Amino acid sequence: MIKVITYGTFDTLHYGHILLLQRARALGDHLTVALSSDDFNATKGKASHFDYATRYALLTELRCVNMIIPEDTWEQKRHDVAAHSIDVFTMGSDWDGRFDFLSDLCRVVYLPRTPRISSTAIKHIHTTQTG
Ligand code: C2G
Repeated sequence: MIKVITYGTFDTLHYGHILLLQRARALGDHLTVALSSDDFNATKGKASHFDYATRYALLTELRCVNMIIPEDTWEQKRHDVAAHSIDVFTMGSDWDGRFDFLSDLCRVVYLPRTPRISSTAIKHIHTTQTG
């Protein structure tokens, strides 16, 4: 069984995220999502609109997601790849090259980011429309 992992906040889950997750899952037979915790988001400087529990609940509705683990630090990726016997690490292309250091442990794949959709844009529209 080819195991795939990807990381992210997945706030205001949108089709860019879903396309990424579908393509990540298609790289193998099992997809683990390491979901950024609310505390980790604070260190990323991007407070999410929805909290971890809500973002988790939405991801569990996706057939392409088989497992969700918390992402609490930048440094946990090597441990996660080893602990979960990961074969493929993947991220959107906005992270191109940033995780090549994992290539001694697993295959590293960057998938094309979906243009013209982002959580930031969605939150901006929400804010301007609801005040
Ligand atoms: N993504 C995408 N297309 C978009 C928006 C996002 O393909 N229009 C991808 C990103 O490239 C990323 C994933 O969806 O691979 C999740 O995006 P975010 O929730 O914004 O996650 P990010 O802030 O990039 O956190 O340790 C890595 C970090 O946790 C990644």
